[in-house]
Amino acid sequence: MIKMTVTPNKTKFLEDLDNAVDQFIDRSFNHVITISHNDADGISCLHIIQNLLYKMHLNNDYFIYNRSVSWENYLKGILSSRQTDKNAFIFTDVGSNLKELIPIIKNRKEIFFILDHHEVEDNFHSDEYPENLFFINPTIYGYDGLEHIAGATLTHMFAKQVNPSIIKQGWLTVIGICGDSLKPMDKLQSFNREVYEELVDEELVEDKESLILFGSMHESIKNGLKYSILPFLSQFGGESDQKITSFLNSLHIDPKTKVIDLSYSEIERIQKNAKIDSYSHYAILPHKLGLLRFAFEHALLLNILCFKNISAALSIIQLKSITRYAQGIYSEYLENLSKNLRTLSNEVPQVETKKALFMEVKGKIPPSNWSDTASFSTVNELFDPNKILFLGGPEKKSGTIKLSIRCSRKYLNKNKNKGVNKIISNIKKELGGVGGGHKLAGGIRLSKPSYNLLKKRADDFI
Ligand SMILES: [Mn+2]
Repeated sequence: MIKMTVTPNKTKFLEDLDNAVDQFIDRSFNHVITISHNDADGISCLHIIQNLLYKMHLNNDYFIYNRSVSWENYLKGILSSRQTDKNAFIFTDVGSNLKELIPIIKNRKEIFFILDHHEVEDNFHSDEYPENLFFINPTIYGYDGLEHIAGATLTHMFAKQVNPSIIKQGWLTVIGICGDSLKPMDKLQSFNREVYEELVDEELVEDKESLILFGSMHESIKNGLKYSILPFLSQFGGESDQKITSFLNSLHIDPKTKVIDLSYSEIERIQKNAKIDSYSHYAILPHKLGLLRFAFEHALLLNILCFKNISAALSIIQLKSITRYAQGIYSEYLENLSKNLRTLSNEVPQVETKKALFMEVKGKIPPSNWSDTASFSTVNELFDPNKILFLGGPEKKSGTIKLSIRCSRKYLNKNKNKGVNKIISNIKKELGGVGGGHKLAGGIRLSKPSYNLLKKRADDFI
């Protein structure tokens, strides 16, 4: 269903939020179970809710949902045979699959609060919600879940309205915003911006300006240029130390200077000579140390750990400084990603149609890195942002062709409602295969003959 709302309906959205907050307070629950998503935004949401429940002296448990199994199968292991309306569930950032959830919730006695910022998959009218469901999703009122409101922002608004002192945990919200928005802080919009500005005013986070080399803001300028992933600098990313050092020496800049300690004139020299335009705002978490002080890098670390070791992700958000284990994983990830982006920026597409690009990277990039390489090549616009990227190749273990499919925000703005998930469902209808995704990113596995057809007729599916 296409949403043509030009101005979001703030009043309606805030009414839903107020109502859910009132219900949550008035019902005085005995026990609350939180279920959240396995990424930086989801983990931030979880910790905001846990802080709230702690302040309210409420017994609670939590679970992490990675959206790989159906809700029915997932909840089977969690829903208890003892049901009471004194128990509540809070779902944060786990998607709004009402088609699966409503039939389950309808048959339960517990009270469910869903706080989500993903597009609703099947539209239900609010009279179709069961009485024990409070569904808050700003996208149904015209907000953009990617641009306007992170899961953590929504969760923050809910928690703060229940107990205003939760604002002290606002640094968690900023991690969620950074993890989902992948933007310098001066580019935030709507609720993300409002909440961030309030947190800065309250001195709970610090807003600073510098040359933005996200991924490596905590590093020296030499490593910053080499390992920045946002922006990825094609002339320095993954290059030899020697090349970067001699560039900096020629500008009379000490390569060991920290990115955040560069003077404005040094930044100007770098920008002019490297032809980049990356002076902007970033957020600092004042109570943390080292890498974890940097909100973007902290969020990226959580996103990486969520795939490698979920318990390390859950514990590191509580720590003041990074563990050696996490530091190792982070460095390895950045090294690989910058190397892969460098490889990709030197490649030309195997097939290019009016609307699509095919990058076959088998033997050039390890299959486990395909997905992230595809994402960051799109965010950095290494290829024509008006075309859909299909990146992948043959996968030995499944004997199929595995493809990561990405589109840019620019593409989405021009082609409302025709994101990657739509393209994947068009492909599956005609060519079979397994896969799925959301508007910006998804993946599919196809047989070799289907893949060959797809390359020939890609534009028909887009
Ligand atoms: Mn999210």
